[in-house]
Amino acid sequence: MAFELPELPYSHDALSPYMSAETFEYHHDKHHQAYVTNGNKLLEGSGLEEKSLEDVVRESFGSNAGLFNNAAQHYNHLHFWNWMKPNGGGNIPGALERKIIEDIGSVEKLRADFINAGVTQFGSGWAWLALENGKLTVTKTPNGENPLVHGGVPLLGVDVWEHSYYIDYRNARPKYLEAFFDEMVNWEYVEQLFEAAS
Ligand code: MN3
Repeated sequence: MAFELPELPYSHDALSPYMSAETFEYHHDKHHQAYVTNGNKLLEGSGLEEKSLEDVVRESFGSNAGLFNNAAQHYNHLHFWNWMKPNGGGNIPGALERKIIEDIGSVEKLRADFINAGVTQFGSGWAWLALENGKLTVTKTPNGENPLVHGGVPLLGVDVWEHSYYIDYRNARPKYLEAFFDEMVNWEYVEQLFEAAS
């Protein structure tokens, strides 16, 4: 089915000062729009027109690079806007927190691993918390790639393309990642995805 740019679930300035209105004007209104526009052009005639977005991502991986890049980035950004909220960060809902402690050790360890994954992703890409074979795992991927194409379900992802942080943090990617985890994460949305995947 054709891709569509969603409205942001909050106003463009709702995450300021951690993520500015100017960043959203470029990142959501222009970059995400471009993935939608280009993805729709490449979807036509691909044979995947009737598939769900998740299946387009999985099935174009490794076989149709242009479509994959745009469809995967559309998927990633659809969730990315919801992985953040005003006054985010903080307490993690109970069942998810217990699972984090069981599989990763502690919330502090998750924070350190997640930030480290983002810092060490060389060039553009994403850092992830994913559910893979029933277990939580922290990973990183280049460009538009995501855990869906590696047999996992993305539960939380952070965009480390420069367009996501350069206006607000310049080259300080670690500061952006700390602010993301501490001030912006919408843990209720992560919990929803965790429940759906469990
Ligand atoms: Mn982006």
